[in-house]
Amino acid sequence: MGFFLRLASCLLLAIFMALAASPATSDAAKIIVGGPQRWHFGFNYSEWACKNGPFYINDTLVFMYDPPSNTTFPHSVYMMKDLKSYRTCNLKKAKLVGGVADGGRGGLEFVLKKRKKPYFFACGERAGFHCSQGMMKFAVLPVPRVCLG
Ligand SMILES: [Cu+2]
Repeated sequence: MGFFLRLASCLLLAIFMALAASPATSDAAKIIVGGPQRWHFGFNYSEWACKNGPFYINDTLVFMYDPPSNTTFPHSVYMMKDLKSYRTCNLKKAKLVGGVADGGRGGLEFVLKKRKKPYFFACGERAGFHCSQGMMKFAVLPVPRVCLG
């Protein structure tokens, strides 16, 4: 094999490997939480997540809910600290992801990153009542997108 041919095939291999190693951001999806139901009281979001998952690393979750008004109940998005606080809907150590006014227009976007433990999402309104009685909670452990030719 000539030197230039070898160099060319080497370059091609390098390009191929670089492409294969780069994160497939073009494959990343935007998922509206709850689908057409959006983010509201009384819909089973953990069942929705189980039926619509798995979700992949770099996918974006979009939480859509109306800002507070006379005709709608306010909602929010919190990240629970661990499985126990998720199970019990205890918001004491939860982290605010989106406030009551953040779900309007295009919605509140959250990019799923690589993680060792699941994300535990919940609505934080009425001191956990929306979480416990309104079923506004679900867990997600994003998985890698593996697409090999
Ligand atoms: Cu709520």
